[in-house]
Amino acid sequence: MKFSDKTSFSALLKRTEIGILGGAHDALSARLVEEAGFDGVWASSFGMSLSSRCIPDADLLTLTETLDIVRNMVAAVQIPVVADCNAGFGSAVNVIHMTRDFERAGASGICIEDNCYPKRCSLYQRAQRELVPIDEMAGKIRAAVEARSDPSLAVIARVEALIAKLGVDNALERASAYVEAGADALVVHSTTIEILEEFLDRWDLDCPMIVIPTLFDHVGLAHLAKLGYRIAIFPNQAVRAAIRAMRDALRRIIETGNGAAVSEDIAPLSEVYELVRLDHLEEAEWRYSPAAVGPAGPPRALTEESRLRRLQ
Ligand code: SPV
Ligand code: MG
Repeated sequence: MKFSDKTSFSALLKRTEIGILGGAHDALSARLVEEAGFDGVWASSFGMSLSSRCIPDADLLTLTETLDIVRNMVAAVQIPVVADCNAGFGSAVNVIHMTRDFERAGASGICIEDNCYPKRCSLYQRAQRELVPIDEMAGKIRAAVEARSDPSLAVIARVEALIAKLGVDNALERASAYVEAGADALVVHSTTIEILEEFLDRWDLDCPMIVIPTLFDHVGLAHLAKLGYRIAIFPNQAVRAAIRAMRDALRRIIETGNGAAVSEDIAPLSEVYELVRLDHLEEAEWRYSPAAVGPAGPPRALTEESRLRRLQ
């Protein structure tokens, strides 16, 4: 499959049924998101900060670090990858450059929020919340829209007014200004579904809406779809599952002094080989440097058909 054959995030926004993005923090988790059947990958700033440097989600990861991770995710999957770009890595001028960078990295969408740079994760309860003025954020959205060379790179504007407790009026004003500035989709982030329902009751512009139901995870997809959401993002469940699983396995090894204590509960090596497509490597070795293969001979995956192709 060529890169151009990949479904774009913009195409997902046009579908009638609600789409789901799974949060990922690296190429492995992105591949697991794809394998599980999600429609796209959310390259989560929370997850990337956590897994790559074990630091808080507070704009501490650099643009270069984030781009490297996103590039690896894009290479690992065929589904669209949406890059969580926090506050755009600075001013509208930074946004111009980061938009081009993420587009070159193969992202299918970029999400920019109206937090001040450096931002604090929306889930952190003690954070002092100040948003950039509406005009400044609208300028960032315009900058992104005009900087992209492929119009199918989705520019998502994220409104933090409800997280910052500025009220529904402020959220509506911000959301309208960002749509006016050219946003292809909107996230209005919130800690409760009730205030989002109030927002949606009064929202009358035609722009695909995206929801991140982390703190109201009892609300299911059917209800979110009924409210009109086009995309739901499950941003950090995979990395949190990994923490629990790794902690548990490591603890049991320490307690027993024996790897067999966990062998029934961890992925067998065959699963790892499958994830990294070891058969592709073996086939390539057999095809291009058979002398290096040794007595193992041709790989099992090398079918009669591909053997014939090789001889042609
Ligand atoms: C992320 O996953 O980094 C997000 C979602 O931006 S949240 O953590 O809810 O802000
Ligand atoms: Mg984030």
